[in-house]
Amino acid sequence: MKRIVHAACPHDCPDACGVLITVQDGRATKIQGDPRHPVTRGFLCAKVAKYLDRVYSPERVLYPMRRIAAKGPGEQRNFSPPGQPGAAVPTQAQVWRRISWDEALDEIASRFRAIANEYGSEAILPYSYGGTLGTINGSTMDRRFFHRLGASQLDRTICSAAGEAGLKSVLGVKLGTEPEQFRHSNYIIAWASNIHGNNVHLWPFIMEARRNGAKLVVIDPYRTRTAACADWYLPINPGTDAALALGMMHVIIGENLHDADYVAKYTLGFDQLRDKVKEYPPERVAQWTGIAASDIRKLAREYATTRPAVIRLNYGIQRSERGGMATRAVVMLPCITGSWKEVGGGLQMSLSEAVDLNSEALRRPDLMKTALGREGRTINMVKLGWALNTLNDPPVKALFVYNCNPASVCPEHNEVVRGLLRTDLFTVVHEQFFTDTTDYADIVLPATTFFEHKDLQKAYGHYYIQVSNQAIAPLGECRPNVEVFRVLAERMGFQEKCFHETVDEMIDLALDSTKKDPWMQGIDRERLEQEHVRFNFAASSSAGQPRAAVRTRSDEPFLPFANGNFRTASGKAELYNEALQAQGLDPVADFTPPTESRHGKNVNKLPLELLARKADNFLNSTFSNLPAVQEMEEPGLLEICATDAEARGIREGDRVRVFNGRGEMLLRARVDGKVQPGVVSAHLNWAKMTPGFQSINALTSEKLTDMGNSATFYSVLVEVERIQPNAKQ
Ligand SMILES: Nc1nc2c(c(=O)[nH]1)N[C@H]1C(S)=C(S)[C@@H](COP(=O)(O)OP(=O)(O)OC[C@H]3O[C@@H](n4cnc5c(=O)[nH]c(N)nc54)[C@H](O)[C@@H]3O)O[C@H]1N2
Ligand SMILES: Nc1nc2c(c(=O)[nH]1)N[C@H]1C(S)=C(S)[C@@H](COP(=O)(O)OP(=O)(O)OC[C@H]3O[C@@H](n4cnc5c(=O)[nH]c(N)nc54)[C@H](O)[C@@H]3O)O[C@H]1N2
Ligand code: SF4
Ligand SMILES: [Mo]
Repeated sequence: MKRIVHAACPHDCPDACGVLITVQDGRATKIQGDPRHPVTRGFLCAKVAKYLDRVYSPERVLYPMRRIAAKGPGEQRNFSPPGQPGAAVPTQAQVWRRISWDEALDEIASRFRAIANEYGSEAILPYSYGGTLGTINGSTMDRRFFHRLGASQLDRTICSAAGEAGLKSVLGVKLGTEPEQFRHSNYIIAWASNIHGNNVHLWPFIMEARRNGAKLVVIDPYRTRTAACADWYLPINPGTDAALALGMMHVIIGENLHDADYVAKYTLGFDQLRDKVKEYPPERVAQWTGIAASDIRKLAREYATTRPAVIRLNYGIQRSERGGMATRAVVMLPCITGSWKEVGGGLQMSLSEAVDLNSEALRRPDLMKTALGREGRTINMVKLGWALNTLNDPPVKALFVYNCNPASVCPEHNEVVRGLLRTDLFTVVHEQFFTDTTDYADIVLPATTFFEHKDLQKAYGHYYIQVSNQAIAPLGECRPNVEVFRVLAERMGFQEKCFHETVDEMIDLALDSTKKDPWMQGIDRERLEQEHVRFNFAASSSAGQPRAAVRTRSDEPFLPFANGNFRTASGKAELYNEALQAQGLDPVADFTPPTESRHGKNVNKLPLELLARKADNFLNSTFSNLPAVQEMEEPGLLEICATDAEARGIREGDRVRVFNGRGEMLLRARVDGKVQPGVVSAHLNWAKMTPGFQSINALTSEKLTDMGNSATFYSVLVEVERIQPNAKQ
C-alpha cells in the first residue's frame, strides 16, 4: 500500500521545511518538499533530498551497544556489509557488544544512582543541542528527567545566545520580517548570512525582488555562493561588524537620513546614539573593517534612502568575542530608518518568539526543587572541556549526550577529547550514527530519525508551525528521545504523572498555552495533523502585544514593529539600554576589536584569522559521514588567498598544517580567492573523517562572547605552514 505522509524537517535550520514522505509497504521510498508550505514551497535542500540514504544507511545505530574496548577513535565506525541497507548491523566485535534495552537501562540507572549517592546528582550532566528541533523530542521529557534527577543543568549557548541577547537588547523579543516579504524589498542586505548554504528557502523571495529591480548586498569575510551572486559584495574583516554599523549610523544620522518621526515615537536613547556614532567616522571604521570609507558612505546612503530596505542578519556575526554588541549595533539600523513600517522592510534574525509553546509545562523546571530543594548548578555547554577536566564539587562523573555531537562541534576539541577519554567518566550517547562522540561512549542507544517518530515543529526562519507525522516504524530497536527518557524515569522510580504523557498529550499541552490567545483560536493538534501547514504564527501589531495568530489571508503582511510594540522594558526600541551598563557593556553600542584578532590586544599574536565555518552541504557535523552528501562537498580544505599562500611557499593542493596554541589540523591548501589577505577558512567535519582525527575545533577556544556566554568560533588566530611532501605525518 502506498501513502504520502506529511512531515517537517527537524534539523537545526531556519527553514523547517514541509516534507512529503512516500511510504510503500512500510518502507519510505521517496522524499520531497511539500508544495503547500507557503515558505518552503515544495523543494528541499540537497542534503535532505538524499534523506533516504540517511534513514536506511548501513551505518545507522540500530541496537543498544556496550563498549568492550578502550575509548577513543580508530576502527570503531560500524559498517554493515554493503548492499544490505536497513539490515541488522553487525557489531565490530572488538569494540561493541550488542545488549538489550533492559540491560542498557539497568546499567544506566544503577550507575546514575551510584554516582548520585557518592557525589550528588549534579555529578551527572545532560548534553544536548540541535539534533532535532522538534518541540517534543527536542526538549520535553529529557528536561523533565534531568530536572527530576537533580542533574547539573546545561546552558545551551553554543549557537545563538550572543545574537539573541544583542537582538533582544534592542527589540526585547525575537521577531522580525517574515521571509515572504523579502519579495517586496528594493534593497536587501545579507549580513553574515550564507543564504545559499544555510537558509536556501529565502533565496527565491530574494530572486523575485531582484527581478523587480532590488539590489542585493552581501557583507561576509568569506565569498560565499550568495556573495558570488550579489550585486555588491563587501568582504569585511571578521569581528568588525559593530564598527561598520556604527559607521553607517554616523553617515545616516549625520546626513539626516533617519526617520525622525519613527525615532521620536518608538525609540529610546537616540540622543545618546547620535553622540556615540560621532566617534565612528567612515575613515576610522575603514581601518578596522577593511571596507573603504567611500563604500561605507555609499552603503549607508543607499540603505537609508532605498525603500523598502531589509536586512537578513544571521548568526555568523555573533560567533565572535564581541558578537552580542555587533548584533545590537546592526539591529539598530531599521530602528533609526523606520523601515519596520514598510512591507519588505525591517530585519530578520530569529523569529522564534512569536508564541510560547508552554515550555514550563513541557520541561517542568519545578521538578529540580523536588530533587534538590533548589535549582541545580548550570554548566555552559561551550566549556565542556573545562567541565570534564577541571570542574570540581562535584566533578562530572556521568555524561548523557543526545541530539548532539560534542566531540565534533565543541570548541577546544583537544580538551573535550581529553575529558571524554577519562576512564572514570560514564558516558551514554543516544544517537542515529556512530559519531565522533560515540567513540567515547560506554553505552550507545539507538535513536529514531524524524521518519520514525512524531513531533510538533515550529521554525526560527518563518512563522509557520506544523505537525510532523510518523511515516515508518522505527528501524531496528531505535527509540525516540521522548521514549528513552520515559523509560529511564520509570527505571529511576520517578512517580510524577508527566513521565507517562504520550507525544500527542504533549503536543496538546504545547498548544494549550495558546488557547487564551484570540489569534490562535481553533488551532489544535487535530487540525494541524490534517491541514498540515495552513496555520502559522504571526503577531498582531495593532492590538498591543504581538501574539500568535492563524493567518487567514496569505497576502496579509505582518509588521511586528510598525507601530512600536517593542517588548523591551520601555516598550521602545532601546538604542540606549541601561541593563547593559550593569554588565559592564556600553549602554548604547561600541566597537573594540576581538582580543583574538589581527587588531586585538592578544599577546603572542598569530597572523591569520581562521573562519571555522559550517559546510554548505552538511548540517554542522550531521551528514558528514554519508557518501552521497560527501560528494557534494570537498572536505579537508584550507582556503587561503594567493598573497598569504605565496608568503609561506604554499601552492594549490599542498598539504598544510594549521595550528595555534590549542591544536593543529592537517589540511590541503585551496588558493581560490574566497578569503581576503589575513583570513583563512576551513569547515566543520567529523573528526574521524580527517587525518589525525582532528575537528577544526581543535583550533577554536572556549572563550565566551560579550553577551549571552556564547561560543567564539569565528575569533580564532592561527598560523599555516606547508608540510614538506616527504615529511612523515
Ligand atoms: N547547509 C547548512 N545549513 C545550516 C547549517 C549548516 O551547518 N549547514 N547550520 C545551521 C545552524 S546550526 C545555524 S545556527 C544556521 C547558521 O547560519 P548562519 O547564521 O548563516 O551562520 P554561519 O554559517 O555561522 O555564518 C554565516 C556567514 O557569516 C560569515 N561570517 C563569519 N564571521 C563573520 C563576521 O565577523 N562578520 C560577518 N559579516 N560575517 C561573518 C561566515 O563566513 C558565513 O558565511 O544555519 C543552519 N543551517
Ligand atoms: N567550528 C565550528 N563549530 C561549530 C559551529 C561552527 O559554525 N563552526 N556551529 C555551532 C552551532 S551554530 C551549532 S548549532 C552546533 C551544533 O551542534 P550539534 O547540535 O551537535 O549538531 P550536529 O552536528 O548536527 O549533531 C547533532 C547530532 O544529533 C543526532 N540526532 C539527530 N536527531 C536526533 C534525535 O532525534 N535523537 C537523538 N538522540 N539524536 C539525534 C545527529 O545524528 C547528530 O549526530 O555546532 C557548533 N559548532
Ligand atoms: S535542512 Fe533546512 S533547508 Fe534542508 S530540508 Fe531541512 S529545513 Fe529544509
Ligand atoms: Mo546553530
